[in-house]
Amino acid sequence: MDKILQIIKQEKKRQEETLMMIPSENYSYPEVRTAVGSVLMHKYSEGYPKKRYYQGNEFIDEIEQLCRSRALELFKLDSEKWSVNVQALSGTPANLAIMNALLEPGDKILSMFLYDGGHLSHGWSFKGKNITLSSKIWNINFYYVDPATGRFGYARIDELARKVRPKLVVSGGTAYAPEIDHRRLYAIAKKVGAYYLADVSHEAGLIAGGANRRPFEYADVVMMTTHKTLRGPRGALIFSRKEIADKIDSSVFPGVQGGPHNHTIAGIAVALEKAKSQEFKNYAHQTVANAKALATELKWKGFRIVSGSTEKHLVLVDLQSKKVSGWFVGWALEAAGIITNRSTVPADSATPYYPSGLRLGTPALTTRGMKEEQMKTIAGWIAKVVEHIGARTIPEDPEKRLKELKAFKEEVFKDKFLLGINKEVKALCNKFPIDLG
Ligand code: DSN
Repeated sequence: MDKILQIIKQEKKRQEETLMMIPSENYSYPEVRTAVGSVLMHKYSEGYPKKRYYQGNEFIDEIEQLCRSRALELFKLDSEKWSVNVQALSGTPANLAIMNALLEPGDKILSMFLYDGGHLSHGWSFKGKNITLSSKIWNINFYYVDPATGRFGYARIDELARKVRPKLVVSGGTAYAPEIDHRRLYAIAKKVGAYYLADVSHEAGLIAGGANRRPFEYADVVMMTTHKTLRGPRGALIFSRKEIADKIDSSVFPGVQGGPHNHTIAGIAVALEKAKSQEFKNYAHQTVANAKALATELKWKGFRIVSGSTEKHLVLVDLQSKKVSGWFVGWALEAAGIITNRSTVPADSATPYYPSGLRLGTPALTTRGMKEEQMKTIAGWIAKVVEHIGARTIPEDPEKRLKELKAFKEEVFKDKFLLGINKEVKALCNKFPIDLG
């Protein structure tokens, strides 16, 4: 067997036997994996249905059209007013294509600050250096949460927008647990003549299932990735109002991308059909209920939850009061079989690689069928792990840091206490099996 196939088997076992708690991850359906691993990957189809630059696209056209109509149907959008592009390879290229469609180089964007839950693709500069392509092309300005509440004050964003006068206002991100008020942001954007882009990559499945508010009534463009709460393959959908749809399409292809990944588009179409079911609606509501239960239990156990709680699928834990970096907690939890991701928190004095927070999510646990009772058990394990490793800071001196962190990583995977929890985690996973083929 090819070494790669052996590694895939190991990865499958890892996914089966650990708790997938990164909020942007999920298990897709077997039928999605069949579509993504199909012969569709052999086909080139630059262009759009009925307007391709290659021959032999009869079935590819049918799949792309079906994917588009399923997307509009799922989100109850009138095809006379809305269009959807299903070709973007993922969230970052989708956002780039949207910005490229609506803006001229140098135009101003107003987006959510990364440490406050925003996303790299909405623009990011660090220590005076423009890191992302969006920051190199456009003039990025940020809005921030109120540090006392961890929530956005929309009056302040309004004031900022009037000062900056952006051409595009962007919302959405990776670590903001309250729901976003799209109505307010749309009004703020319109007052200064800007477009409003709602990036609902994280909440897509929650919106589809009716567990989070819809952005469509209040946005010019809605972008979502398809592999998070929506449970499809990695990909993205760009919904736009009809007036700007041609600009978006020509910005995706040929503006930013070449041939679409037809196997992915087919996988997305499968997931969209599944998301129309009552079962999926229940899933979306249970995902939020689980996140709320997790946040409540962690609070009981003495953790500070950023924004106070959650209204979505994710919980952001501020570890500053525990005097331990998210880096240590992330590795210790991994040794215990709990896979999370460290994250910055608002007004973090630490760096994104060694941040002060921990980001937890319930989409994949809910796919396994877990409920509030299991969230309580898991919160208990997290608290025990944090207590077990105790207060720890990242050494300033690079040499000392390298040595200490390397030693810590080796120690945790031999630590009897953590391995004991790992055993309990495996038992829980066995009680809630997941079909990975
Ligand atoms: N990197 C994804 C996340 O983890 O939220 C978003 O692109």
